[in-house]
Amino acid sequence: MRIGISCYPVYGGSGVVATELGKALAARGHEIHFIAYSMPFRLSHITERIYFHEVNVNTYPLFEYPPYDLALTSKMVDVVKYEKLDLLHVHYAIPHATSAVLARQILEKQGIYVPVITTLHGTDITIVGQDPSFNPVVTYSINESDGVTAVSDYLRRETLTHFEITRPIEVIPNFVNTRRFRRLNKLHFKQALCPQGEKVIVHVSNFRPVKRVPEVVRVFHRLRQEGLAVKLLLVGDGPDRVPTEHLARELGVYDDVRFLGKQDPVEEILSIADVFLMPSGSETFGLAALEAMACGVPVVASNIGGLPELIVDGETGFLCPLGDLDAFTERTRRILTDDELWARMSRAARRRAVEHFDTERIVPRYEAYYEQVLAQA
Ligand code: GMT
Repeated sequence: MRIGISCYPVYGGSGVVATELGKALAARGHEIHFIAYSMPFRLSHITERIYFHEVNVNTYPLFEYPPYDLALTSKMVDVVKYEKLDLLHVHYAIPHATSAVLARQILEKQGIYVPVITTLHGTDITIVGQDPSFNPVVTYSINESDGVTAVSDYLRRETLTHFEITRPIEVIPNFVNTRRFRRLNKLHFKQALCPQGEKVIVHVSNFRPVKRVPEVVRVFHRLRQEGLAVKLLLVGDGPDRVPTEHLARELGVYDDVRFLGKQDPVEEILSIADVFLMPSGSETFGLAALEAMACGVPVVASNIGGLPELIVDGETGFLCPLGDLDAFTERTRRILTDDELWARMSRAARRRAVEHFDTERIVPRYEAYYEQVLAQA
């Protein structure tokens, strides 16, 4: 198949899923055309079956807000027509599904029909979409898509609750390449960072307020106060980075917190982690937690959103009530101080990632869904 993929190319789960999906589909023989305003994060190199089409938005004095959605639509029309695409798979309802539906309508007038498949990832539904000003556009874009998928059953239910959806939503979860994401031997890295044999807590996110990164620092501080020898690695960057740095200084733990910024080889960092913390206020799936699990890292996370579909409480990590720092601290301490529990959870986390969420299991489900939508179009 010749497939067009549009996503947010920035550091974040939906872009990662879209990019890894495109790479896996190309490896399975499909021709993939990424359409975005910049090269997607994690699309480090183009191969013979992967193409990238950049969307350029011209600015004119007339435009106070440059119309990216329309530039994207025009680019989609061009790419579908000249690259003879079989379908457009867009990630995020706004603006990608909206632009794709408009592109499809334009192409229909030229005698070309390109089905549009929309994957819902989260913030478009759980936060942005519920802003009344966006609701009609999100609803229309979902209902007008030829196929719709959601990354968890939780997100499917949320979508049906908050929007008047008239078409079925297929649940296809996030996935991870468990050959790349596995526990690597990074002992030298761990020894350099933890010369006294300290345990390592890791958090990876885009530091948006919804990730509640300051809570990671607060839990870390509590563990330090209890006398635990532990270090904290924070991977990623975003709006809460500076407030989190301030908090770490205020609590007197800054010297044992490393802010590593946006990292691509995140599996190397996860390979020295003992616990992954995810105290998010909203999470439709939790791809970062899945990547940690694939590296054998037990995850302590909020018991919200799609996280219970990924994390088995007491087996692959722990689920805690949202914002309950006592619970987060106690569960994290338990894992860090009981080697037998850690080893059991580490194995179970890896096994769950391999058996349920490996690329080789999930990507064929997208292919089957594409076939189904194409047959109906
Ligand atoms: O979590 C983020 O801030 C990034 C966000 C995105 O839209 O890129 O991630 C969402 O999609 C991921 C991939 O499907 C999910 O694994 C994340 O749980 C989801 N984030 C939220 O729901 C907050």
